[in-house]
Amino acid sequence: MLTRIDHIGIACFDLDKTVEFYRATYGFEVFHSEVNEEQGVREAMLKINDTSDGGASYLQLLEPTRPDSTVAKWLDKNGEGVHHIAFGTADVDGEAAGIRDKGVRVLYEEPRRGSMGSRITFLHPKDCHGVLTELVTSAPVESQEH
Ligand code: CMX
Ligand code: CO
Repeated sequence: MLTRIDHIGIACFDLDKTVEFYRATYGFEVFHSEVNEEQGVREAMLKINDTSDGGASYLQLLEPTRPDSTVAKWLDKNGEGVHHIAFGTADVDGEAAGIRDKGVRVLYEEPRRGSMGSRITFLHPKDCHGVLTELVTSAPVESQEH
C-alpha cells in the first residue's frame, strides 16, 4: 500500500539560494541534507508534516553535482521546477513488483539508496501520464541518518 506523499522533488540551479527562499518565504527549515553521488544530486529535505502512517512528507530540493546527471539534463531542458513526486510505502519491493506487473516500467531492478538511508525506485514518466514517480521506504526511525 502507498500511504503518504513522501516528498515532492524540486530541481534547482542553486541549492543554497533555493533553501533560503523556502525559509524566508514559508518558514520551512532544512531537516536533513546530503550528497547522493549515485543520483548525482546535492539535496535538502524540508519536513512539512508528519503523516498518519508514522512517516512524514518533505520537499526535496535537488541541485545537480555533475553535468551528466538526470537532474542536470532535466534543468537544461526545462529550467527549475517540480521534477518528481514520491509516494511512501512500508514495502517498496512489493509495490514495485505489483506496479511492474501492471505494465509500468520500473527503472531499477532492485531499489537503491535514497535520502536518510531510505530505499527508492522510480517509475518511468512516460508510463505515468508525464509524472516521474518515485516509491520510497524510509529507514526505520532508530536507524535514520540525519
Ligand atoms: N518528469 C517528466 N518527464 C520527464 C522527466 C521528468 N522528471 N524526465 C524526463 N522526462 C521525459 C522527457 O521530457 C522526455 O520526453 P520526450 O521524449 O517527450 O521529450 C523523456 O522523458 C525522455 O527524457 P530524457 O530527457 O531523454 O531523459 P532520459 O530518458 O535519459 O531519463 C529518466 C529520464 C526518467 C529515465 C531519468 O530521469 C531517471 O532515471 N530518473 C530517475 C532518477 C532520478 O531522477 N534521480 C534524481 C532524483 C533523486 C532522488 O529523488 O533522490
Ligand atoms: Co526524490
